[in-house]
Amino acid sequence: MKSLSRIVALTLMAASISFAAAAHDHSAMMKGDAAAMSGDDMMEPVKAGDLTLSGVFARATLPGAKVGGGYVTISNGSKEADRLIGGSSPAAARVEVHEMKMDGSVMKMRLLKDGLEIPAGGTVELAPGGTHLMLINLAAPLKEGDMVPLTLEFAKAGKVDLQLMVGPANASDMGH
Ligand SMILES: [Cu+2]
Repeated sequence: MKSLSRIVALTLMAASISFAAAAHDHSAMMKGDAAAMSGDDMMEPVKAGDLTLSGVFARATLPGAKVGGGYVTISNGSKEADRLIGGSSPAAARVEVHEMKMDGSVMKMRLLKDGLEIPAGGTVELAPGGTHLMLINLAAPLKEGDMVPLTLEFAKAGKVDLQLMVGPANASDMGH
């Protein structure tokens, strides 16, 4: 699995430029998003009950950065909604679910205290410029090519173990 991940990682680096073309239209803050990855083909999707998690990645952080962003696409094959209520990682003191909201003309991020609903039969994408996982008080910078263990917790599906693949940093990455 480890060597497979490496191969996938290398392939992804080569493919990240073309992914960027399909990336979302981000706010001005997120410009220079050539390093963004859109999530497909990064690792085998992980199934947990009725949920399928795919496209799990983080961005490399600059030296001294205390926070990092994590991204994942979650599909719910159930007839009932589930809810992402939190997460944890040995790489950070806490993992929070954040959303982006316009405050006047400024995009700000905000903790989703009640978690994030994954609608019945729906797919929710946590992506740069939008809802994301925030790794807070990083133990060490996230380095491109690293795999970072991450556990997400859902109200119904319970705990799901993932590996965040660390992709390139973005010079205009978000900060708190
Ligand atoms: Cu955040």
